Order: sequence, then structure tokens, then C-alpha cells
Amino acid sequence: MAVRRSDLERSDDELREWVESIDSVLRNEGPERAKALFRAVRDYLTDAHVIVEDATLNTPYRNTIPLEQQPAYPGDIDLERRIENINRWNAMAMVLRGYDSGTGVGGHIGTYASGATMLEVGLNHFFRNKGPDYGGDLVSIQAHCSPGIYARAFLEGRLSATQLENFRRELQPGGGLSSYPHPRNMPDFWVSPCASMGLSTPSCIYQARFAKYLESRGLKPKNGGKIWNFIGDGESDEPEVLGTINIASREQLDNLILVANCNLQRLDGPVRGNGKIIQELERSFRGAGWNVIKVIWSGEWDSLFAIDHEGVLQARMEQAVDGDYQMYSVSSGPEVRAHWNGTDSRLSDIMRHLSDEEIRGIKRGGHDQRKIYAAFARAMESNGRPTAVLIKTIKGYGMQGYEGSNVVHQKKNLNVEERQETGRRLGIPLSDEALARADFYRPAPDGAELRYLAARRTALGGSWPQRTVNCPPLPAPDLTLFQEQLAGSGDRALSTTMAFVRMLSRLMDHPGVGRYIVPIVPDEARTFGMEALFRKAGIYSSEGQKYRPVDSSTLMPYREATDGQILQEGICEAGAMASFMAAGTAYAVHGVPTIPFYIFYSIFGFQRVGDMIWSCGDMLCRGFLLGGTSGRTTLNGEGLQHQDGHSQVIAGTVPSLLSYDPAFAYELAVIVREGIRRMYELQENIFYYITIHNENYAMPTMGDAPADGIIRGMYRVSARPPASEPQRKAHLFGSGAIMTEVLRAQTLLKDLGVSADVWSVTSYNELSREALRVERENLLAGGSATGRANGQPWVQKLLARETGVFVAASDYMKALPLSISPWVPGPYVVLGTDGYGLSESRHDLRNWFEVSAEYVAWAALAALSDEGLVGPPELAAAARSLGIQANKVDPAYGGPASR
Ligand SMILES: Cc1ncc(C[n+]2csc(CCOP(=O)(O)OP(=O)(O)O)c2C)c(N)n1
Ligand SMILES: [Mg+2]
Repeated sequence: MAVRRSDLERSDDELREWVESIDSVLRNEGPERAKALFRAVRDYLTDAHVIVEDATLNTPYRNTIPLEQQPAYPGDIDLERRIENINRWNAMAMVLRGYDSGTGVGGHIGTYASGATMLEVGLNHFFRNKGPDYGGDLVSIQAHCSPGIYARAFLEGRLSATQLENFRRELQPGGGLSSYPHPRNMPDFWVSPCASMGLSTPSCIYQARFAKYLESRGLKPKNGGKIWNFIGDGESDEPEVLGTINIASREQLDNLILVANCNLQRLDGPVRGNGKIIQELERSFRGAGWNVIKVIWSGEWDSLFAIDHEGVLQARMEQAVDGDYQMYSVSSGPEVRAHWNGTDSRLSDIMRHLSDEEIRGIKRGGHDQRKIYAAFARAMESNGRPTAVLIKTIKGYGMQGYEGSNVVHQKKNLNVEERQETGRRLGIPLSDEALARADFYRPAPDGAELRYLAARRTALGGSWPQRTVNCPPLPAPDLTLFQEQLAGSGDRALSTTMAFVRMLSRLMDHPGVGRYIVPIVPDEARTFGMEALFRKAGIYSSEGQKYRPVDSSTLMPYREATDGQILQEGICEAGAMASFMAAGTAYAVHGVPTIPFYIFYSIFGFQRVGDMIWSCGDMLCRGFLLGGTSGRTTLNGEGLQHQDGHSQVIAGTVPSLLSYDPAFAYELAVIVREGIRRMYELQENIFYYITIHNENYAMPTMGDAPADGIIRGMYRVSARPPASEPQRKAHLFGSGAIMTEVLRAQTLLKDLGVSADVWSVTSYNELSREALRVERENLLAGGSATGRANGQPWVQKLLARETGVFVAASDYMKALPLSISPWVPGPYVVLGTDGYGLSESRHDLRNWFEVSAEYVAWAALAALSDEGLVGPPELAAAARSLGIQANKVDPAYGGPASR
């Protein structure tokens, strides 16, 4: 129970003496001495095993910056308010006009209404663009505030009325605007996406860290640049938000400012009706080592606090919960007064200084420019720590009749009277008819508002947001850099993972691209055999290495360094993914072409952080995702939650992601080299997902394998002469580590009198995408009947002259090889690994999932028997010799328990 001045009179003498003496120290010797004494007492108690829980995690429910420390406001506050009100109007008008048009495209008003003032203060005084001597701020807003940002760009003349009219209608003539900040759809405007709640926080934290990484490695000048992360209070419930804040303080990210717009509401209702979200967030951030600045009350309350000598007002504020505060924003003045004062006459006396109307508003700090300015200015000063600014606002502030209501988030329409009343309150000089229509309003170009707005942004380096890419192309290394992989491994057995690690090492040594390579691992470097890189490249640590590593005398010590190249993320896939995003977008954010290689257990990629991968696509991210230990049967032993047979299928759903499942080291070399060429030399906005395995086998030499086929997704690895009965022909498609089974099946089939060619399918996704693209073009051209068809899909052409039966075997779900079935010119049987994984040896797993050489051979024979080329007795004999049982449990539905 907190001790307040109001309680002191009633409390015991001993307590009063203690408080009076610390008060005297505070007054006479200052806060530092008072803190030192307090800490000493606390430490004394701790030493005696008396823990003072949450001693300082929460400060009182009031503004962190007292009136006497509030700086003078540097701008024309009234003019800024007028501009803000015009933005509020136009932002709302965008949504209302969309509603009136009957298209049902939707939009939100309430979020920006609550966050407008903090954004305007930021835009008028803080958010600075890149310049010759400044690194540039990266500002991520709340996605639902986008109408306000568009409205401002409209005032600046950057967006037309037509574009505003076409909010959420991106295909309209004259251009439209995306709902939320999507760099992919508006690449000259938005910089960072944020529409999936909670992802902007790890993104911003790791952007801040990556900026420091670039500075420590000499890839970027140390020239400032703040990362501003605006989030909603409801949004803070996403685990990615509080789950990643510790690293920000550990890494001393004083370039990071998180601002939480605490309007106490989320979509459905209150965020914490029974508690206080601001106090809860304060505890979390302070506990994680952040500076916390709270902005709770507006200036009007300062005079009340000045007469609150006994702390009764403060005590009442502590007592009221968010549900009460929300209720006050929708109740009448007398109702609020009665509820607020209760039976406390001392409180009634204080509140007498406010009218009912003033009380009704209980104006919150987030609508007071001076309070926000003071908080942001303090946040800018912070040294050595990230800062969280928690700002209390009203959701739907200024929306006539809906402020603070539970329906405000979804409110897309106001009736005529509400529109006119809101317009008038905002001082919009439009006629009643124009207000009813929700016309846009833009003041005269030479008027005070627009001149002021332009002058402020000029002083801060130009309009915001603005996405400009100024990054030199990086020539891709010659393929011969990977000579070792092209040459094959002879008799030595190795995995594609080992090949990858060797390639990474070569790339890091390369004079052109070496310093831009960013290896990222989530505590799995040893799993992938990357520990030799620790010594060679070092693990990035802002603090260097203050200890002697336990393995310092070995060849491969755990080496941390301020200029380390590897990002060791610990067991945090969300963080590692956010690092990937930061490194893969540095070409745009910093003009530095870093090339991330993020390697992880493939099952902990798409299904764990798939939304962040999607967000990478939105942010036009580049780089390589390496799904290690992949394949449902190749990762033996690990079992159900580790064996990935589906990431390739999910990868196919991300449009700008190219995905490959190479079998051989030379394929990997060709794909990686091509990826660097396309992403960093040609600067295409794509990224790569490559699955690599831990099964060791001899890697063949590339020989005359066609690089083009490897990149397009398929080529013939091994042709066989016709069998004695030439129609007994099969084509076996293998990929990844299942290639070894397919090659073995080729031999089995030879012994059974079937000639089989083996093809390596490096990417079903690339094959089917290309085929669908060509077919679509043909379709739109009217098909072959019109003679305007553009030809055949590549895979169809590749296989056009092949006869016989076709069998595909993949360590992924059957859906993957099935995706090319329309273009396979004969009977096509697919084998894949549908179902949950289980703990077994590789050999037994492949039989269980029916992708072993025996099943591949069997599938070819069964298909040939359908064609009348294998008779029943032969088939029965083969079933016996291959160990095929017709009544085996289906691994797609059954597990070991159902056998
Ligand atoms: C991952 C995710 N889940 C749900 C949503 C849907 N959604 C959009 S806004 C919103 C409420 C946001 O509340 P808050 O963060 O408090 O922001 P406010 O609008 O109140 O400022 C929800 C649930 C989303 N966009 N992303
Ligand atoms: Mg909210």
C-alpha cells in the first residue's frame, strides 16, 4: 500500500518521522542524495532477505515531467492545432466519403482521432529525414492512423483530392491509397509496414539494433537517427511486443523511442477495464530497463494539482480504473462529478474549480501539445537506454457522440448533424452542405497553415513519410567463387548444410560482398556446424567480450566482439526474423546493401514467424532464409514437432519469395549466386527460401548440368538407355535429400527391366508459378484458338518429348509435386510426406512415409501396370521384393499409435 501525503496525518508517528526526514534530505541535498539513502535502506533490507517487491517499478499515476520541468513550446501552438484539426477533418472525410460511395471499403476514424496530436507534434518538431549529416529517423506509426498521414500529405500537395477520394481503392483512375502503410504498394511513400498488430515493435527494436551494428562495423556513419515506434495500448498484448523489449535495454538502444497511444480501448472494448494499462506497461518497460515517461493529464489539471496539498486528487486518480475513465468520457458532467468525488469533501472542494463541462472531458495529456512535446524532448535526450512514452488519450477524440464509446473503432459513418457538428468543432470553414458531404478542405496555398507546415518539414529535412532508395548495386561474385561446390566432393559424404557453411565462409572472405554478409542464427550455429565462424567473424556484441570464454584455448572459441559480423539471436525466432528484416531492408533504410543469411530449423520458420516473413515481403526485404535440418524424413530422430514437411508449401504462398529445395552442393551454389545477382546487382525486391539438409552423401560434380534449369526449377540429372522393352520407361523427379532415394530407385528399376531417367526438381514452386503465368497470358489472349497464345510453360516444354510414366518423390507434402501435374505429359504419381513426423531413423521414416527408393520404384511399376506394361504376376513379385503392403497405415492420418 502506497503512502500518500493524504494518509500521513493518520499514520503513525514513526512513519511520519521517516518521511519527514527523507523530505528534508530531498529539499536540502537534492534528489540524488535522497535516492542514495533510499537505495542504501533497500539494500540493507535485501541483505537481510527482506525483498521490497516492485519498489520503484511504478510511479504515481501522473505526468512524469512536472510542470516546472516542462520546456517552452517551440512552435506556434494555435497554428499547429488548426493544421491538426484540418487533418482530423480530412482523415475523417476520407472514410465518410468511402462510406457514402457505397463501396463498403471501410476505414477507421477513431485511432487517428486519438493519436493526431502526438503525430503532429512529432511531425512538426521531431521526425527528421535523412540528410548529408543525419542518418534519418525511421518512424513506424499505428497502422490505423494512416488516414491522418494521407490527410497531411494532401495539405502538403503530395497527394491529390482524387487520391484521398480513392482511399482503400488502389486500382482507381488517378491513383488510390492503400489502407495501411504498405511499402510494397506505395514504395515511394511508406517505409515500414505495421498492419499486423504487434510486429512493428520487434521490427523497430531490431532496426535500432541493426543501425548500431552497422555503425560498429563501420558500414554506416555514427550520425544519429532515431527509431520511433508508435503502437496502440491494445496492441501491447501481442506477445511480440513485450517479448522483445529486454534486448532493447540490454543493447542500450538509446536510438529507440516507443510511444504507446493509451486510449484505454482496443477494438471491442476497454484494454484493462479493471486495471490501468498505463501502470501495467510502466512496470513492464521499467522492469525491462527502459526509461518510462508518462503523459497522463493535460495542462488544465496542473492548477488543480497545485492545490492538491494533501494528495487527495492524486489518490483518487490512482484509485479509478480504466473502465471508470472510459465511462467518464461518455458521461455528463454532473454524473462524472458525482462518481469522481464520491463522499470525499476534500475532493469536492478541489473539483469545484472546474465546470461540469471541463470535468466531463477529464482532458487527457495526449491531447495537449505541450505535454507531448515535453515527453518527446526528454525521450530524445535519453542516453544509454531506450525510452517508452506512455500517452493517455481518448479514442475517437473529437468525434461528436462517439468519443470513448465501445463502438468507436468500427465507426465508419456519422449522420449529417454529427458531421456538421464535428466540422464546426474542428473549425472547418466549409458550408453546411459541404460538411454534410464530407468535402475535403485545403486552406489557401499561401495561407499561414500551409506555409507553416511546409516550413516545419523543410527544417526537418522534407516531407514525411518518404521512401527513397539510394543504394549502389553490388556486383555478384563469379560462380567460380564456389568452385569447391561445383567440383563435387568425390567420395567424401557431406550435407548441403555443410556445403552452405563453406559457401558462407567464402562469401565472407570475398573482397566485394564479404563485409555485407550478415549471418543470423537463433542459438543453433552448432547444429549447423557454423561454430568455426565464431572465431573467424566474431559474434556481434555492443559490449564486446568482458569475460574469457570457457573455450578460449580451443581452435573455435566463442568470440564476441563489437565489430562481430554474426548476429547470434539466442532462442528468439521473432527477434532473428526482425534482424533479417532489418538487414534485408538496410539497402533502403540506410543505403547499405547488407545480405542477410538467416539459418534456422526449418520448422521454426514459416509456422512460427510466418507473419513476419509476410511482412518482409511487404517491406521489400531482400536476403536468404535457410531452412536447416529440413525435410520430414531427413531429420531423423527428432520427431513430430521438428520434422518439417510443409515449409516449402507455405513458402509458395509468399509472392515475392523464391523457394528451392536443392539436392546437391552445386545446385545450392548456382541458386545462391543467382540470388545475390538478382537482389543486389539487379536490385529486385525478392527474397529466397532455401531448404538445406543434414544427410551426408557424396556431392556430384556439376559437370554439364544446366545452370538455367537449376534456377528455373528442373533439369535431367541422369538419363538411362531404353530397356529391352522400350515402352517400359519411367521419369523420376527427386529433390532435396530424397534425391538419394530416387537415384537408388533408378537402380532398382533397372533390375526390374525398367529404364528410368532421374530429374532434379530444385523448385516446384518456381515451376508452377512460371507455368501459371504463361497459362494466364494464354488465357487472356484467348487461348490457342486465337493464335495469340504465348507458348508453353517451361516445364511442359522440358518434358514435351518424354514418354512413359512419371513419379515424383519429395520430403514435403504431396501438394508440392502435385502443383505441376497439369504440365506433366503422362501418368503422374506423387509421393510425399503428408502427416505428422515421428521419432525414427531416416531409413524407417522414409518407409513409413512411403518415399523410400522401394516406394518410388513401386510407384513406377504400378503406373506402368496401369498402362498394361507390367502384368499382375510381375507386380505381385515386385511387391514382395520391395516390401510393399497394400494395407499399411496411411501416415497422413495415422501415427505409431494406430499401427
Ligand atoms: C495481428 C492482428 N490482430 C488483429 C488485428 C485487428 N485489429 C486491428 S486494430 C485492432 C485494435 C487496436 O487497438 P489498439 O492497439 O488499442 O489501437 P487503437 O486503435 O485503440 O489506437 C485490432 C484488434 C490486426 N490488425 N492484427
Ligand atoms: Mg487503444
